[in-house]
Amino acid sequence: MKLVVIGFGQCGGRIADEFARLNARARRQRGIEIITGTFAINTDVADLSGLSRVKPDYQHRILIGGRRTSGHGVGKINELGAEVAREDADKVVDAIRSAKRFFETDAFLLVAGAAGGTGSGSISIMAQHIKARYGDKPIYAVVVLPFEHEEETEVRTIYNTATCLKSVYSAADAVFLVDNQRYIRKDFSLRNNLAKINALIVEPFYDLLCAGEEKKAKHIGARVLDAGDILQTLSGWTVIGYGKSSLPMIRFPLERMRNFRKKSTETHKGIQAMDEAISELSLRCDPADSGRALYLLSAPARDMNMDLVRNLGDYLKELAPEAVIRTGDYPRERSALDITVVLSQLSDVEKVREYYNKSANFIQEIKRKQEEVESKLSKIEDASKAVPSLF
Ligand SMILES: Nc1nc2c(ncn2[C@@H]2O[C@H](COP(=O)(O)OP(=O)(O)OP(=O)(O)O)[C@@H](O)[C@H]2O)c(=O)[nH]1
Ligand SMILES: [Mg+2]
Repeated sequence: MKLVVIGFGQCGGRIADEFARLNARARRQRGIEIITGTFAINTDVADLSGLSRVKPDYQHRILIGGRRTSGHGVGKINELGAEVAREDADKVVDAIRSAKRFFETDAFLLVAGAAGGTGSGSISIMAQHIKARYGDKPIYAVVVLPFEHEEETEVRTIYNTATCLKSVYSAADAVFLVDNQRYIRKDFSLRNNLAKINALIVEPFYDLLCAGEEKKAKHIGARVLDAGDILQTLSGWTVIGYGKSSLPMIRFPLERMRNFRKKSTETHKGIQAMDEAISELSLRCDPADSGRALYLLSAPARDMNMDLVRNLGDYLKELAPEAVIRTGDYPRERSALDITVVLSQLSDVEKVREYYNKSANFIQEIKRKQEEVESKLSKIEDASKAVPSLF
């Protein structure tokens, strides 16, 4: 599957940069292309120049809102981010077409951090404009949710996140939810290592995008997971995860694991990798809420057999009984067994609901404060009535 990737704001730009790196890796290691163009959109000149893989010209690193913000960002006000995106939408929409092999693109992937100003405000507006111009290609969004410490220290964080989520959900065909906090669960030092987190965020897309683009017979599976399968799966709230069998056994969910005890080593490894993929999903959710899902098994050809594929399918079906499940196998040379899982069309996402609920309180709080200020102002105005004015 081939994507045009567009990053908005600093977070979006850096993750788009990471996707460009993924494409370079696909080209180098596998001789294939998975990204037809990478773009970064920002109101901040300094952030744009900090990128490394996105082409360093004004057609690929696009400054928006230049007149209003003088290239210094929108300071977390996502309404302003939305406004400048509306004003400069044509600039972005026109530039996208300059992607080298635009006609081969299967879908757009738009990326932004939900809690800031520029990315949070502009991603949904741009999704709308891109859809209006290139209606035949689906639009997917990757929305990065803030760290807990950001939610505690800045009220705008919740409000921006909620408004971004609501708007992008209605503009995009599917929204990948990525929770920054998940990546520091095991390694807190990562909190200060955004580059490492960004690499972890894009990693699960590697095999997923490559599988359908392979040209060499030895890498083409018995059941190829191609762009069509991915397009059919992605819809609404979506999460993605990735697991490797070489990692230590994860204790999740143990009861189900017991049923598989007697199965072959491959199946055992496969289940272990799938457990990891599911416990490492980009956002915590209940797989039972998904309406569509897919998994891709990537392993040396000799380790893959129909039993393994079937057992993995049965296993995922147990976890996500309501989901229509698509699958594929991807023969690779490496000795590891990897599994990529996508759960889509989620009917409930607790974290999103929480943002909506919390921001509703925030709106009331803002309204109350505003009323308080207005009533104080009217008191002082009343008191000034008897005082003559100099005008
Ligand atoms: N994973 C990841 N998250 C990031 C990165 N940079 C920022 N974030 C997250 O994204 C949120 C938005 O921050 P930015 O992307 O810097 O904001 P912006 O879109 O540039 O908006 P303004 O600077 O306010 O105009 C932050 O609150 C962080 O949670 C990054 O490189 N990687
Ligand atoms: Mg910024």
